[in-house]
Amino acid sequence: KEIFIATRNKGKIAEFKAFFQQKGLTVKSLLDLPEEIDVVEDGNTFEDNAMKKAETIGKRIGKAVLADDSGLEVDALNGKPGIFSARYAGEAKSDEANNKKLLTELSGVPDKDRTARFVCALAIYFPTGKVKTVRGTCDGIISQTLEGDHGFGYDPLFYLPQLDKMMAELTKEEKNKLSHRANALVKLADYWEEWSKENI
Ligand code: ITT
Repeated sequence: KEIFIATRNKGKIAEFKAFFQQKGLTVKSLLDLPEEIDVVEDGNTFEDNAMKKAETIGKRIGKAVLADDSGLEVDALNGKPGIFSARYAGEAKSDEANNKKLLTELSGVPDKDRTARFVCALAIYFPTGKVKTVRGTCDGIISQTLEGDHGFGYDPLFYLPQLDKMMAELTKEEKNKLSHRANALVKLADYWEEWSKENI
């Protein structure tokens, strides 16, 4: 059995693969399609954008589809970069440039004021037209320096006080126990059975 995820983000794909492998599901993504399908991500919330991705791709391929819209909300920046996390430093979408910009924006801000959270909205689209969204979050603190080489995106700057580790120091398996994405996936538990029935 297969699960199709409407993403081109290799970091997300690796985490979804680790999660669904345990359920015996094979993960396919936009990287496995021969054609490029454009999704206009012009929503105002993570949920809106996740739904747009799931619906656009689901209608095109005629299958149940899962989509992830996620990002980082930094309190000292009034919730920025938020839904613009992927292109914080510009359309080129480089993790390095985004991390550098975040450090610059937060320069001079003391540790106690560097609180932040990762947010993940997941949308499931079923060919019946039904769409369901859920949200997972994960709290942390933006560090002053980059550390760790696992994960992707802002993980090398995201400090987890309860573990005394950076998100980028965790293995996929460790991250999948506590991340915003993991917390959202757990909330979709009721839907995997329905998914399996539709994708025999
Ligand atoms: P798709 O739309 O193809 O899924 P994308 O990278 O454009 O890929 P988003 O619009 O949802 O996806 O942006 C997510 C960005 O938020 C991502 O590029 C990272 O910068 C950040 N992000 C999300 N989840 C993260 C995580 O687990 N660790 C670190 N950064 C994360």
